[in-house]
Amino acid sequence: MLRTIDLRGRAVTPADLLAAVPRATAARDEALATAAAVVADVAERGEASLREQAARFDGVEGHDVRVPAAHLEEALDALDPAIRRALENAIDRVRRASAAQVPAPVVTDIGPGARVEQHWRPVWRAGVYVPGGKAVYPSSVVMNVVPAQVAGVAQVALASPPQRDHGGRVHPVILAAARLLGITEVYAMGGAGAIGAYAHGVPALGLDPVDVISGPGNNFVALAKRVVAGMVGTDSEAGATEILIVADESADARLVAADLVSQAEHDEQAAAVLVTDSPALAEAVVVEVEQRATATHHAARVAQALSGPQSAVVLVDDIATATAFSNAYAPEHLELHLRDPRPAEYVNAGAVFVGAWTPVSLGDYLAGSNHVLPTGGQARYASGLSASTFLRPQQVIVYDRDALKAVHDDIVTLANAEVLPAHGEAVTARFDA
Ligand code: HSO
Ligand code: ZN
Repeated sequence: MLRTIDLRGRAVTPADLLAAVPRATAARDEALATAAAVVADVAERGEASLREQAARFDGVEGHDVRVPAAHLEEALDALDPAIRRALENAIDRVRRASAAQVPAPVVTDIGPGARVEQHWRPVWRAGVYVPGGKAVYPSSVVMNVVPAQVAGVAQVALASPPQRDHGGRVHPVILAAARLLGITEVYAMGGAGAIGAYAHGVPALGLDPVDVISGPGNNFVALAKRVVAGMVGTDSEAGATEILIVADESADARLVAADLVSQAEHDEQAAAVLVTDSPALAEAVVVEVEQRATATHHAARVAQALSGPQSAVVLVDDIATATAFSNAYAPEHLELHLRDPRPAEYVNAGAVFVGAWTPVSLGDYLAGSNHVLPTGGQARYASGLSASTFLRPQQVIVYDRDALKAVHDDIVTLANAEVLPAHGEAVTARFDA
């Protein structure tokens, strides 16, 4: 089901490589208009709009859009102890890595009595989104909430679609994970509507507009984030999962195949790509993938993802070409199964997993790294979720009299050059006496 593309023996450009393995494209323009309409409707009609959307998209009516505290308690009480322990382990590891990654303040002495500082300040209010369609991801609760808390965000709200199978409540394991993290502001709302509610606020629910929206989601969620960008901060788009594996003949075909299948299980649109210079490995992986894909729980979904144009085994002449491909493709996840892995050369990847003992599944749950990562090539310029998503650098400037005096003439000169003399006069006024 996984096709092989042989690009050996000719000069290939990154563009050739990208054309060989195109990304799955959704009908973006139409969907963008729909997402914008949904956001506008929530802005106008608030709770009534959210309820209509729940009826239409989730098949749920008469539910509590704002989740009562008692539902969170019940969910945590009912949580399987093994899941609780695993979540607590994940929380601890993600918290430690996220906290260590918070940038330190920087103080620069520009001259005597002249200081420029940079401090990372948290946003006041964050709205995190946790999808609830094809799969339910309590791990994504951890990956969104922990960095926001570590950043020092004062208020963290969580939204996830109401589930028909759970009486219109948010999925109980999501609720339990939220409660475990001390989140009390939770909304049963999904899709583009939830993003609109976060951006515009819903007074009837006591939902104030947030400053930053984060979290993965389907096409509509991603597009709704584009619609509200400019009103609120948003994280990068995390759409259908992608795994790119760069491997040489030293790789274990069984493990490479297992990792390709693991991410294909997320979505029919998921992309699983192996780039290798070893024909023997390529052949072995195709065989292994076939076996695993047919035996796995989500066999139909996996088969569709792996036989789509977005998935392939690509044979190239050498690992340098594979590196160029990876950097052009900018995968969400990159695994290196190489005798001599050089992660520093792969600058365009959401996250890099080095060596046979570091599968993407580890990063999805327990590595301590974050699993909300840019997809669709956005790793060329965007990054995964981290405390930085909820922080922004602020400059604090402190000069004393002599330090200002030292630059007085240059300020006046530049102010006059810009024909803004009052700027210069504001400085001069301090030395008139
Ligand atoms: N691989 C997904 C995250 C995830 N996997 C959640 C399992 N649960 C996107 O990075
Ligand atoms: Zn995953």
